Amino acid sequence: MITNPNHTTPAPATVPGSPRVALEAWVARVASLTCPDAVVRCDGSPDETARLTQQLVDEGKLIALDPERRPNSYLARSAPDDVARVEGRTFTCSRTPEDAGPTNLWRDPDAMRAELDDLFAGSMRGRTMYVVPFSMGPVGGPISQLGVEVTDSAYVVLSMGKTTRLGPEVLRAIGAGVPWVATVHSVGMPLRDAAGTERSDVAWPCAETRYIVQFPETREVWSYGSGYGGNALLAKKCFALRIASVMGRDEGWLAEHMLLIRLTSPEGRAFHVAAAFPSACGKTNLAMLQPALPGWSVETIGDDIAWLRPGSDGRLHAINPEAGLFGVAPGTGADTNPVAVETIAADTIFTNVALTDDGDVWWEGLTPEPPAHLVDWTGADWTPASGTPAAHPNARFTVALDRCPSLAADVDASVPIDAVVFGGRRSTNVPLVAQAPTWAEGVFMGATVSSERTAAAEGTVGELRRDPFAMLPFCGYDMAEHWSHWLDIGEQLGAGAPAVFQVNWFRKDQDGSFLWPGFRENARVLEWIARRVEGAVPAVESPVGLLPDVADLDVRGLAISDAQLDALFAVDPDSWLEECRRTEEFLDEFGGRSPAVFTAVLDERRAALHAAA
Ligand code: GTP
Ligand code: SPV
Ligand code: MN
Repeated sequence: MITNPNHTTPAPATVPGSPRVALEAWVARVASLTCPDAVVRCDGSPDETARLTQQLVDEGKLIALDPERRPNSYLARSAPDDVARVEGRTFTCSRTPEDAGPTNLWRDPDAMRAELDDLFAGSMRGRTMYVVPFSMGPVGGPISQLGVEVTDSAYVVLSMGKTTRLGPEVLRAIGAGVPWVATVHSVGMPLRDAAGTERSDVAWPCAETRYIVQFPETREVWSYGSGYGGNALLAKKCFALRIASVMGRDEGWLAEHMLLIRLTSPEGRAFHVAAAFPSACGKTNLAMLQPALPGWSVETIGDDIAWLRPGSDGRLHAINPEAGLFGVAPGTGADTNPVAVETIAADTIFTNVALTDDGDVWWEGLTPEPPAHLVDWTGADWTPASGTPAAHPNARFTVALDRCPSLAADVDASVPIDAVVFGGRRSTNVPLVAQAPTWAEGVFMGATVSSERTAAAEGTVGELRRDPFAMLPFCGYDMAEHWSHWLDIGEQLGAGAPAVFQVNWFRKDQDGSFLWPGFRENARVLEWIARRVEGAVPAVESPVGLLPDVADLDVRGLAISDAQLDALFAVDPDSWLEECRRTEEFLDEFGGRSPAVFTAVLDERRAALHAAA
């Protein structure tokens, strides 16, 4: 075993000295633990970006795409087993297991630090350690936070440059004493061992053992062994959700897995919507929606994460803490999401998509017909007869948000939320849209979301699982406490609280076809939501929430039959009673910490379902 006198670095807050000295001391201690050959400080400048990009191309870690077809864009191919988040290797190391709750993997923080010491000791030998100070939200903004990621991956530095705010102003803010979250990432593949034996690098370095570790109390993240986005871009899920959700609990705000949009009606009224859908369930698509309804428009604010804070005006204000997109490529095409297609026309890093013979990219759904020949995401020759997907189902694009043509001009400002929407992938039961009659029922809706698994994390695709608030993999503390926190925030907001809705674009008919066309047609559902917010349309009571009067849902021009519409809103008492039974089982997992009001909501639901049966 390697014994290192520099025990895993303490939380930066405990390092004495001025803020800049404390940062330097922390960096020095990470370096003395991980033993990189060089330490490079990054600020995201165009020169630095160009230099790192060229270096990655020279090392064979990025493939430059044809500059005519896809200017300033690159393809990365990951190791075949490093393609998604690893929930089974993601640990919450709060002092007590109770604080992590039953949905997180808990490890004792001291025991974990000892394990990390061994893993990170010398883990950067032969590599460069990059120090990346970043801001989530505009530097100095009222809802913003700072962080520093130390990483031995230049791919991570480039990706962070697109998805967060890097720059000298971050260091200035740190110097001025603004607190920051410390995050450390290593691909876990040193190029030299302690004895000096060298090994050659590979196109996508990673390790067999992976650890994605959150220390909520000391606001730290340590990630080892993976280069994949959610595991390695530590500003994103690790900080902006897992750590930030704990900060939000402690400080009275919310960090959520939500897109943010501004919807404007033909009369010019703006509605701000925050919507939580599980991974790969349509956030990026809804965030870039081009409404099929004349006169309506959508501006993109965020596609994955929202930080929400009650304002002095009694409303819930939100920002997108990110500055870029790390979006799902498959299924993104000119017919489903033309705004995304335009966004990624240049200046984009693609990971695990297929390469065309003329130096461009392709994935399932980009065009109706695949090219006759491709190099697939594994680097192998591919033809339509291959029988395998050319792009990995969780292939992604990384691009700065300022390339998005529908981006809101005032994206740096916070917006007051009018509607909160929860959704999931459900082929049965859950109606196209329903409104929660009260805030408590809305929180219950969010808490009881279940969804069919997607390729965004390891596991069996299609399997139904609970994903409360779409935060199952991302809540840094006990999920039941998260629900109580939402109830408290609602109480604080009172009449200023947003309306709450549930949507489901994925309900299927008996033949397994989607009942709802989805994508830009989802604007029809947003219209109903907006009309409900302004009190312009009535709703029909049902055991599972307030449903549209079908006459109020604009389906003009849609090839949808009355029978299909009925099926989209059908509430089958028997299957819903079974759903209630499973919900009760799920809530019981929280051992009495699930909010008491949920029992009342569930009882009411059951009574209404029995009455309807
Ligand atoms: P993460 O980035 O993993 O958090 O995912 P996301 O929620 O942003 O998912 P995204 O919008 O990228 O969608 C993922 C998949 O869902 C894509 O393959 C889309 O084509 C598909 N999808 C999105 N919206 C719809 C819809 O309205 N209907 C149907 N049927 N599929 C959709
Ligand atoms: C998700 O899985 O929800 C994503 C991609 O948005 S990742 O950043 O990898 O978590
Ligand atoms: Mn996500």
